[in-house]
Amino acid sequence: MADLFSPATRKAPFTLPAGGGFEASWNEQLNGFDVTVPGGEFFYADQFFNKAWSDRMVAYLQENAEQDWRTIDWRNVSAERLEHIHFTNIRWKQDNIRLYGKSVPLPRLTAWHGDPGAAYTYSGIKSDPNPWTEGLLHIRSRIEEAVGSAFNCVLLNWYRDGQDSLSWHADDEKELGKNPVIASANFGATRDFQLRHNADHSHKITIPLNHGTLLIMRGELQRHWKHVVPKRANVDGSRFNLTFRNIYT
Ligand SMILES: O=C(O)CCC(=O)C(=O)O
Repeated sequence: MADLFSPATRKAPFTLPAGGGFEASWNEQLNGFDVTVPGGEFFYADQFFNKAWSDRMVAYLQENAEQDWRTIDWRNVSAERLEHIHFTNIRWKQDNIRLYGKSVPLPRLTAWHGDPGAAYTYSGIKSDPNPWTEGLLHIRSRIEEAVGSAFNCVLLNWYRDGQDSLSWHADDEKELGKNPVIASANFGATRDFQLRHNADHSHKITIPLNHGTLLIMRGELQRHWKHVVPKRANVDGSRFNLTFRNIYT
């Protein structure tokens, strides 16, 4: 029988497709899994941030001058009202995108913080960064220390409930460089994050991103794989995702 503490007993909480080129190995130092997939790699640490840190982040991200964040029904806050809420730490906004010639609200709230000049365009939306805040810098330095990469900006996504989502895409904008390292910190409700190989859609991986999970996408992953956060009818609470990136300015 394998020893309880032996690395061999560690099992990733997601299933990799059968066949060659997929492997998850336990990284004792970082308390997570290094995962290799055909044409890419990622790192997954379920509890990278402990509960106290993660709980604090959930509050930090919602604190505002108007009302106790716990009593607000965020799903029913209009875009106009949101604009007038003075958030203490994060500049949340409701963006619109053009879809079939119509302007429609993105199914989530977003914010962009980073170094001056680290402007970013995604889905046709150009975002100039808001300044770093103490909490964001704290999270960034913990990640940078662990993974040995530097990040000059962060895109924040707020999924108010399971109706909010993000469609299939790759983080392959040219300002991110050739093989970007993208660090995704997760707080609040658990949501599924899926990866799908561009050439073979049967190569699909569903990864639970929990309260305190860190996911690092790296190598050629953005070139050969796309990712998505699908809607989930059974998710009630808010989930916050912070993706730290490095933009070549
Ligand atoms: O919410 C997530 O986990 C994914 C975020 C993402 O893919 C993005 O912001 O580009």
